[in-house]
Amino acid sequence: MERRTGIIAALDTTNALNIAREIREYVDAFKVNYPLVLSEGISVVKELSSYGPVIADFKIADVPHISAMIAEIAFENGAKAVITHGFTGSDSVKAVLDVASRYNGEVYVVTELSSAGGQEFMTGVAERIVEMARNLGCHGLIAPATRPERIRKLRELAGNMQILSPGVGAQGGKAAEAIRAGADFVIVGRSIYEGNAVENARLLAEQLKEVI
Ligand code: FNU
Repeated sequence: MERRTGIIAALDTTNALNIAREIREYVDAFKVNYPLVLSEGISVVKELSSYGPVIADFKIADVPHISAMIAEIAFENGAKAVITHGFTGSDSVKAVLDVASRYNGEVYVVTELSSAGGQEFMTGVAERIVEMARNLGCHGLIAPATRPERIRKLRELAGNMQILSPGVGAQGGKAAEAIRAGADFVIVGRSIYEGNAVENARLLAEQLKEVI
């Protein structure tokens, strides 16, 4: 992913298209998740692509042939990247990567969720997930802005992979702190789209100029 502002807007709102059009100058990409796609349909990915690269956050976590089918649908509808889980093991992640390579697309692997529950099971295997993602040639990782010390640790193992970091703002994480800990991008949803999205995105971009 090419970095200009370091911000990826998570558009978990039915007003996604309008907001994307208004904030595109302040963000590097848009992230869509199930709430939007299940309510608006997969065509929203293509529609959003006219305003910038779209990351399909389908947290793919299935047996390899189904994981591949999900990735195929995302890429054939214009996604630039997909987010997959890593705990499924290397066969499923590899299946997703194989599909991505046919579309010149990118694959980002979840290490541990940014929520408190992410620590119950996932923190314990996150380092191994990073190692697997790196060995397979994945493009990047998702690591929690709510725990910058974990970003720092996972960054050490990540090699050239980029780190995308959710959990900023509404979940308690701080954007600049996540970047300083080693994230390349922050993923921000509610703290942008709730209230004045343009102003929120502009202020965040301004704030991140110092650390990018
Ligand atoms: P906001 N997201 C997350 N934590 O929050 N993909 C993770 O560990 C992860 C994610 C997504 O809190 C979440 O699904 F792997 O309003 C949502 O779309 O800023 C966004 O990041 C966070 O939304």
